[in-house]
This record gives sequence, C-alpha cells and structure tokens, in this order.
Amino acid sequence: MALASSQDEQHHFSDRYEKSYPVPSMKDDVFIVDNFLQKHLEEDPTELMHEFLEIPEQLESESISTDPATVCIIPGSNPALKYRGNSINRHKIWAQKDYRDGLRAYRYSGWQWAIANATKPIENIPFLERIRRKLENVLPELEHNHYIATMYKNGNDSIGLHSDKDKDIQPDSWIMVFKLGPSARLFQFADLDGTIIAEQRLAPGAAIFMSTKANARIKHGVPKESSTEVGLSGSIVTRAITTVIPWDEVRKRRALAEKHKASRKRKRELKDT
Ligand SMILES: O=C(O)CCC(=O)C(=O)O
Repeated sequence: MALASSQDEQHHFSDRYEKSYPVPSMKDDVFIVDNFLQKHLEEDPTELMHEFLEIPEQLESESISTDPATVCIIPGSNPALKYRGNSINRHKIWAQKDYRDGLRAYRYSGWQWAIANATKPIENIPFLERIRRKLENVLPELEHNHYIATMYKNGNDSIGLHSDKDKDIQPDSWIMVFKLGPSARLFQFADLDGTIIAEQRLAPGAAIFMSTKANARIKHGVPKESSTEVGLSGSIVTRAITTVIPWDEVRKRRALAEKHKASRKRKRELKDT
C-alpha cells in the first residue's frame, strides 16, 4: 500500500520534518527538507556522488548488458537513452526492488525497450541499496521500489521542465528527489504552460517531496547553467512503481523493437540511394 492520502496521515508524515514550501498554493503536496540526507539518513551527499562515480560508464558502442550483475552508468549519448535521436545531457543508472518478478517499468517520455535492461537489482548497487534501507527505515509509508541516480557533470547537463509520466506510478503516492553534491543546482517549478513559479538553488542533501497530485499540476526541472561556474552534481529519484513486466516479455519486446529499428534504417538507406 502506498502512502495514505488522508489529510491526517499526510500531516503526521510531513510533521516529522522541518520544511519549506516552494509552491505555497500546494503546501501539502510539495515541500523541501534541507540537509535531509545528512540529518535523516546520515549520509554525505558528495560521498554518495563519489560512490556513483566508481561505477563504470557504458561505452557508446556497447549494447546494454542483460546481466543483472553488470551495472553501468548509461551516458546520455547512448542510443538507448537518446530522446528523438538526440543525446540527452545527463547520465543515469536505474535500480529496482524485487528484480526476479520482472521489470518495474518507469516509462518516461521517450522511453525505449532498449533501455529496459539498464535497470538492475538494487542490492547490486551498494550506495542505492544503503539509501533504500535507510529510507524504508525512516519513511516506511512511501513503499518506494524504484530508484534512478542521475549525474550532471557540469552546468551544461540539465533536465528540462517536465511532469513525471504517471501511468506507471502508484496513484496517490510520493515522488522524492535527493540532491547530490558537490555542486548546488537550481531547481525550478513551473505551471503546465512552462511559466516558472518558483526556483531555488538546492544545496546537496536537500530532499524534494512531491505528491503525484502536484506532479500532475506542475512541472519541475534542473535548468542549464554556466558550465564554468557549476560543477558536478546529481540526484537520486525514488518512486513507487506499479507496472511489472516479466523479463521474458521484456526480452521479446526488446527484440521486436530492435527488428523494427533495423527495418526503419534499411528503408531510410534505400531511400537515400
Ligand atoms: O535531478 C533532479 O534534481 C531532478 C530529476 C528529475 O526531475 C527526473 O529525473 O525526473
């Protein structure tokens, strides 16, 4: 069961923390707890980034390993992570609980079957497994089972304003973003038409709590900044994902998607000759 959405229980849950409200009209649905990682999980957000950096980066030419024990950072230039054929300016790893049951699929805009096997058992990624254990200890109500760590190498790396795609997310649950160091990055909230309604430079360790209700009503993002002034930073985003796709089905769908891609390529080549 995901976090109950009754007012009483919500207040009980959020009353545990000293928080600020970046979007005052959505007080109960979006709040920020500074130094959450340090104060409540006893973690150093820059040390977490160092552990993240120890994971090897996937080479662009290699396809993503289906071995659950092979964990790689997928660079934004990897074809499986590209969006509409373009590299994205950020680099990622995925992890989930209950791996044997199948892929916990969080299908964001532009998600491809080719990226499915980048999701690994969380117990194979020690820094994420540690966060999971501690988070479940302090906030068992969240029942988060899906983790994405994102690296922004400098100010040129970013994520545009968006709402998370909610078809795979447990209704009436919470999305959490934990900011990693060493650099502090701007975090923006916007109306659905893209007008910025709040922005704040979040120090490493901050946690953003956002209900699925708020996610549907506003966008959020980490804008580009000067790459000489802003260095390495990142985040860990945790969610309660309800969609489970058995691995056998993943394998079939991935093969079919590859076949379609090759056929589109052949057609393009024929057209060009
Ligand atoms: O890295 C962040 O601070 C935000 C990440 C995010 O919005 C996402 O992955 O959907």
